[in-house]
Amino acid sequence: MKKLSDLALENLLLEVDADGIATVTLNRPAKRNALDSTTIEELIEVFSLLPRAGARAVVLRANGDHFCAGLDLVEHYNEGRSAADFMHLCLRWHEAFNKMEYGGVPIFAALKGAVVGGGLELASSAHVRIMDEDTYFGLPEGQRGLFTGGGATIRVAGLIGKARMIDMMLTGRLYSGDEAVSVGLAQYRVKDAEAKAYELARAAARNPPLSNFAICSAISHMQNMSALDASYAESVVAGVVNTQEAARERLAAFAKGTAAKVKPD
Ligand code: 1HE
Repeated sequence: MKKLSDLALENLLLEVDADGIATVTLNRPAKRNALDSTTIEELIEVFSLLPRAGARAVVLRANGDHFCAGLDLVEHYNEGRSAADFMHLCLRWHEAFNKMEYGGVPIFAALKGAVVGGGLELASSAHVRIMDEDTYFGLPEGQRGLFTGGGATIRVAGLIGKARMIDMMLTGRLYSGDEAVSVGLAQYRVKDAEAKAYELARAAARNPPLSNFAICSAISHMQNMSALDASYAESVVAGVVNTQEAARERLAAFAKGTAAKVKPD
């Protein structure tokens, strides 16, 4: 198996600290972190390896003022792609984003500036989105004469509902501020999105990895199943997770009355 240290990355930076908190940085700020085909291949490589490299949580962040300007429109223009070429490219985007959503390692996206088009598709593949005060979200595909191809019809519609997504695409409507949180584009809006992302990642990393694996893969898989199949799959996953050795100590503490209670501060 390839190791993280074997990866030669051009548009991403990758670090994993001693606690297993990985930082994946979009590092093409001069192009507003637009997603060219190289970046997509690097996302596939990174998110294929991280779950097997012992990462406990990931913070997905960006260098520069903007999280991500979406599809690299200049590359797309210059390549003069055929329908088949673009379909195959979209399949690579799906490969990358499915690795993220279904990979079983919690991903916390620290957002800033523009989170637009494919940038929103990328952000919506993370498990938790944290925006700063100036982050804004858009789907300018309609205005560019394009359509989403990186999973927005599934993930963005899932977050905000199809009527809002259609409005964003037809009219170029942007969401920002508290409204972006209230419609479901982000779960947190704070001054320092990165600090909050690390705080949340560290909290999640204290859970047993098998619990996080189930939370960050089974729930997504179950959304794709009939209720009958999902209830069966949930039982099987719970059978494995809820009897894991790593839970024994936590359950013992609860039984002895020494575990923290679930109460607001
Ligand atoms: C880019 C891209 C890009 C910037 N592809 N090169 N996405 C969009 O329609 C968003 C397009 N971008 C913008 O609207 C703006 O760039 C931003 C609001 C994000 C940032 O504005 P600003 O003033 O900070 O930067 P800029 O001057 O517009 O751009 C700086 C450089 O980044 C410039 O390159 P330069 O060589 O002239 O310096 C831009 O060309 C470059 N750049 N955005 C390529 N997107 C799977 S289907 C998904 C479909 C979509 O994602 S559609 C949405 C596309």
